[in-house]
Amino acid sequence: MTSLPIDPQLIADQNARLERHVRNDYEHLGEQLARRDVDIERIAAQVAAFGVAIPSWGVGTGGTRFARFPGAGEPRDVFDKLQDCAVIHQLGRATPTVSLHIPWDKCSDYSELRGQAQAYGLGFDAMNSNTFSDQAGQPHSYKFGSLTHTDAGTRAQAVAHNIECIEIGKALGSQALTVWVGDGSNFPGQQHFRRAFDRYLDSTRQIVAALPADWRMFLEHKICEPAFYSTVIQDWGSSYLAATALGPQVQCLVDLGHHAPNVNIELIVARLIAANKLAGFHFNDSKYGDDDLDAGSVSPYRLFLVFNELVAAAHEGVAGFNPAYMLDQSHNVTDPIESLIDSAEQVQRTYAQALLVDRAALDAAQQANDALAATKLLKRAFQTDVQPLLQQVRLRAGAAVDPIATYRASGYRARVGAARPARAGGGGGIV
Ligand code: PSV
Ligand code: MN
Ligand code: MN
Repeated sequence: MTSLPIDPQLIADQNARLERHVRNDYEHLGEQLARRDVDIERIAAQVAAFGVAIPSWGVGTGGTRFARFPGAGEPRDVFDKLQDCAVIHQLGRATPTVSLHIPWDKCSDYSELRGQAQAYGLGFDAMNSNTFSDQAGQPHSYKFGSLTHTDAGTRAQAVAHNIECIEIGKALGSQALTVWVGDGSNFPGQQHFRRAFDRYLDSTRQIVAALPADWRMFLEHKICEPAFYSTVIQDWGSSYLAATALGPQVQCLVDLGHHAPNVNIELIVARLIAANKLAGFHFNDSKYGDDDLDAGSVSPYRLFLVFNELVAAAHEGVAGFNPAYMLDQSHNVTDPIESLIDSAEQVQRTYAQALLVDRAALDAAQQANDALAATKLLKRAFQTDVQPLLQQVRLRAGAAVDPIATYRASGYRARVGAARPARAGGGGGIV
């Protein structure tokens, strides 16, 4: 059996120093919440059951089109990535699944990979296809598109790649395929918009035909990049039109970084929930565009407003509501493991805060058109410091009260640095 990458005794020793404080702070928070008629144990149970997937490419240092500055101990292959994901989950207990990107994560033995994941207590989330860059030896180039290419042979190659991703996912126990294409154009006039969309539908229909009955397909939209004049699936409107045409297994995935500045993302989320077309999320934050900054690092309130819609939908029992949660960030100036631990905690924290919204009072304020009361109800939940609750949940699960401090104390990065030589370049996390 594979042992876990961080010594459990180290976690226990680190926790022992903090345990008394956690107990006291949790009790105090419990009292505060009780005054609001909130049972802290109910919130703790919901937070403990919540998980967000780690993107395999997130554990490598990202980069931009200008440069990539790899750190020590970068993962060399999918097995190293899995080990880093195991560190994140062991310390934070908020990230039970890993999302793979093909061909970046291709390997020769998927049953070995699945066994390794099981030994770490990890499962596999959605598979991600890649038809936005060319792979060595492939007959057709994606320079001018993939699923929407004007050339039938190129489209067929992109369809076959997606079907291969499904096959690999089946071997790993995944149940979803996420499709993001950068297809579009860089010049007015370059592309016939309606024909390109029709070609997209034609190609994706062939992929849907290969989906197992218990799988879903997630269409991920993005406003631009690499196509900077027009993108085929550029917003939730195009995504929704495609998902509707493709049938009930196909839904729309919201990457928080993929919208025009100032777009009201929580409103989009509400629309997709109402249409039973919300696939799930790629969490990150942004200041300007698809910056892939750490979740909640710039606009934590925006993240909260998204979670407010999710918690409201669950509270109201919206039929078929079952979003998938994943981080999708690019770590350029931090240790990716630290960023991912911190971001998963941020997502968990935001979920906990959204659970604190007094739904009955909010309904009443909305009904009475009491705008100030309504907005203050949201603020009160958002401004609650739920840190003791997150720490208690981790303590009970055998994770680290202070995961980043414990990670640093473990010396993990230096240890793997010795075995994994630094290398420049490399795929993953750069788009
Ligand atoms: C595209 O920008 C994207 O958000 C998609 O999810 C890709 O799969 C991922 O980034 C690749 O880094
Ligand atoms: Mn994404
Ligand atoms: Mn992106």
